[in-house]
Amino acid sequence: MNTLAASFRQAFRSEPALLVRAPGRVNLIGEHTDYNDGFVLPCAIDFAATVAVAPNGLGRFRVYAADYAAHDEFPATQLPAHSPQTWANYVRAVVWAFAQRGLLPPHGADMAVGGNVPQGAGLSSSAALQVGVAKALQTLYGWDGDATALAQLAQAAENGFVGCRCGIMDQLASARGRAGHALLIDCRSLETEAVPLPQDWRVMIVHSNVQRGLVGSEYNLRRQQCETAARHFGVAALRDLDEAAFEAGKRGLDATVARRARYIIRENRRTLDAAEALRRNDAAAVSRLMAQSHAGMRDEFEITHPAVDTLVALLNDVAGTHGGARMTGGGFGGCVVALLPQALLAEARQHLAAHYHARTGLREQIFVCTPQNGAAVLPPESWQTPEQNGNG
Ligand code: GAF
Repeated sequence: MNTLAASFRQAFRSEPALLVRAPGRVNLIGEHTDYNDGFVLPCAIDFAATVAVAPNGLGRFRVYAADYAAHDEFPATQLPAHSPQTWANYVRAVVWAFAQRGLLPPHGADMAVGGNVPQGAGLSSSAALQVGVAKALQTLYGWDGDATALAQLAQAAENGFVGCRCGIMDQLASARGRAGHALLIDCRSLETEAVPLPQDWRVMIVHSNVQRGLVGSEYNLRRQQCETAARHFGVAALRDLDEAAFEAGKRGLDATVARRARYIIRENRRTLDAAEALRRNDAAAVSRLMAQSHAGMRDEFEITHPAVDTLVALLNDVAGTHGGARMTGGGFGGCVVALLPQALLAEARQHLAAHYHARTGLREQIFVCTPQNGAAVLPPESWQTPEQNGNG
C-alpha cells in the first residue's frame, strides 16, 4: 500500500485521494458454469490489485502502472479507444464502461495501479484490477451501485472493451468475497451465499508453471459450444437441464458438443453438492466431488494439461479422502487448488518437491491462502510504512 501511494506521489507529484484493494480469486469448484447461468464456489484470496486515485481537473486520465513503470494517458471527455499496451486496456475498459453508462464526469483523474496477483495463473489478476479501478472511480464520483453492480460493470468492461466473453464469477468473487468463506454464486440470479470453510482446512494453490496458450480462443469456443447445446435443447442456458433431460434429448447433438454439455450439467450439480459438503464438514465428499470435477475438465470439457493432471494426482496421493484437488480457473495451464487439513500441508509440499519436477520438468509454486473480504477502500492509516505508523 505504502509502495503504491509512493508511486502515485512520484508519478504525479500530488497526494492520492483514496486507495483501493481488490483481491484475486481461486475457484474451489464450478468451472465454466458461470456463463451457463450456473453455480460457482470461489473465494477471494490474499493476492490483490491496488489502485490509488485522485481527481486532476485536466479533462484527461493519466495512469501509471507501478509494476511496469509504464504510463498511459487519454481524454476523459470521450469514450476511450484501445491502447497498444495490454495492461492499459484493462483500465481503459473500466473507464469506457463508466462512460457508456453516463457515469463519467469530464474532470479527469490520476491513477496508479499495481498488485501482486500472479499473472497468467488463472487467479484473475485482470478481474481484480478492473474491480479495483471500478471501485476507485465509484468512490471518487460518488456512484452508489452495490458490489454486484460494480462486478457487472467490470464484467461489461471485459466483455465489451477487452473482448473476452467471460462470465461474472471473477468480478463477483473480487467484489463480494468474505473472509474465511467461499462464495456460492447463482450466476443467473446473482445471489450469493457465504459458505464457511471448516476451521482446520487450508486453501493451497499450486501454480503448474505451464504457460497458458490459446486461452482466449479456446475459452470463447467452449462458450459457443455450450450455447449450441442450449439451443439444441431449446433452453435459455445449460443450467436449465439435468442429466435425465440431457440423456432424453441428446440425439442429433454433435459428439464434442454433447461432451461439453454433459460436463456443465454435472459440474453444476457437483458445485451445489460441494457447498453442502463444506457446510457439514464432509471431507470425503469434497474429495470425491473435486476429483470428479477435475476428471470432467480433463475428459469432457478438455481444458486441462498433462502437467496440471500430474499435479492433481500428486496432491491426491497426499489428500486421500481427507481433502481434494482440481485445476482452477479458465484452464489450459495455470493453477491447481487443493483443500487440505492443515496437518497435511507439509507432506503435500514434500511430495510435490520430490515428484513434480521429476515427472514434468517444471517447478511448482505454492501459495497457501486464506479467504479474504472483497474490494474495499483502505483507511489512510494503512497507506503508511510500518515505521511511520509506529509499528516498527
Ligand atoms: C475465467 C472467466 F473469466 C470466468 O468467467 C470463468 O468462466 C472461468 O474462466 C472458468 O470457470 O476465469
